[in-house]
Amino acid sequence: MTKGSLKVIVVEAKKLSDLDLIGKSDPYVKLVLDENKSQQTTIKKSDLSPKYNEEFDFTTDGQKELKVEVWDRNTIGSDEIIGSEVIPLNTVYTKGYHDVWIKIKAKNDKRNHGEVHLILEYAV
Ligand SMILES: [Ca+2]
Repeated sequence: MTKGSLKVIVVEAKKLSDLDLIGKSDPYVKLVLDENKSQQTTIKKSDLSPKYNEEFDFTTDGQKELKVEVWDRNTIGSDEIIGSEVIPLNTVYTKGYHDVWIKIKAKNDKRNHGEVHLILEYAV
């Protein structure tokens, strides 16, 4: 497969689960194209409906999906994952544009842990 340019705009998230005892989750979104290609947004303090509007550029060479993870930053202890979901890239590869809300899930737990709005653009 030829190389292409994938732009991912992380627009916002909503209804994120609250993992913090004091205040609310401090979420950031991590985009994982493969084990060598990942990028993340800034951290929004104590916000379960964060607005990011941040753009990320990736070079693709045949990856079939993009993993979207939402993490809670912790100043004491390790960051915790709020949830994740995978976006198949066939739509953006075919149409060049994909505007999507995804529901994130946690391991061993079928409930929603929030929703993330992303816009994907692709050009060869
Ligand atoms: Ca936190």
